[in-house]
Amino acid sequence: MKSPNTEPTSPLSRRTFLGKSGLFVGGSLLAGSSMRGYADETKPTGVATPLQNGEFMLPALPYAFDALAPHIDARTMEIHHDKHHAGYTKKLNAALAEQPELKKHSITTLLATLDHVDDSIRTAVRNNGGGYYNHALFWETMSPEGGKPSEALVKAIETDLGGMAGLKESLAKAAGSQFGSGWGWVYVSPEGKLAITSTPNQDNPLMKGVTDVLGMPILGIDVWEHAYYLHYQNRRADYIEAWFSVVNWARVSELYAVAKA
Ligand code: MN3
Repeated sequence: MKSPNTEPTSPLSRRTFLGKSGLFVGGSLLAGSSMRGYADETKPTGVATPLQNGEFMLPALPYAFDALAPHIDARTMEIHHDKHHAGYTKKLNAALAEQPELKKHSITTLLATLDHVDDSIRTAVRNNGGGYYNHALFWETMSPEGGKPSEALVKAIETDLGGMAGLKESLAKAAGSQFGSGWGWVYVSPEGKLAITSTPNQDNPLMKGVTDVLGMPILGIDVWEHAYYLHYQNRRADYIEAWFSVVNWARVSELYAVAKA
């Protein structure tokens, strides 16, 4: 069922709608040069979100469950990936089955244009689509090796965030002070600047109206209790500190390059 305030349906008017809604701010978050529908106008974020037969697939964990120990324990990783992330994936697909025409869109487009989703499934797509995307990014941007940031990323971190020490301090503060469940983010604004924020639930900076400035996430830390409680219990700050030891800066640098392209 269509909601009464649904968007115009032709590709051209969709683009106008998107322009008015601010998604073309700076011309960088979305690339809007074609006559195609809004699906193709969200700039790729570089995060792997595999599709098969029109269904989003749970991305494989790129390392073993115990690879991030002792910083993140194997049991937490297993439950987090195989139960929580699998659950978001399943519920996202179930929601999209209610409005199948949405299935042609990328997950980032769905999240950036939630106002195009029917009222009846919008909250489900927001929560489970957010959970699907956020965790895909989360696994990719951790690794046992850590990795080094690129020269370009180092320079941007120095210019925009006061260096790596400034990034860590700001991100730890944002993630640590997020009330209840949520995420801390490093993301790239439409002007190409690095920014740090936190969001509740499974929201992220791709979603309109969540953060002061929209943007493309390049690093996120999950601060839901399911991400750390088995090992750290209530010590969220200790988890955040330990998590910095497993950030895959090489992958973050690649996502930064995609966001800047
Ligand atoms: Mn989680």
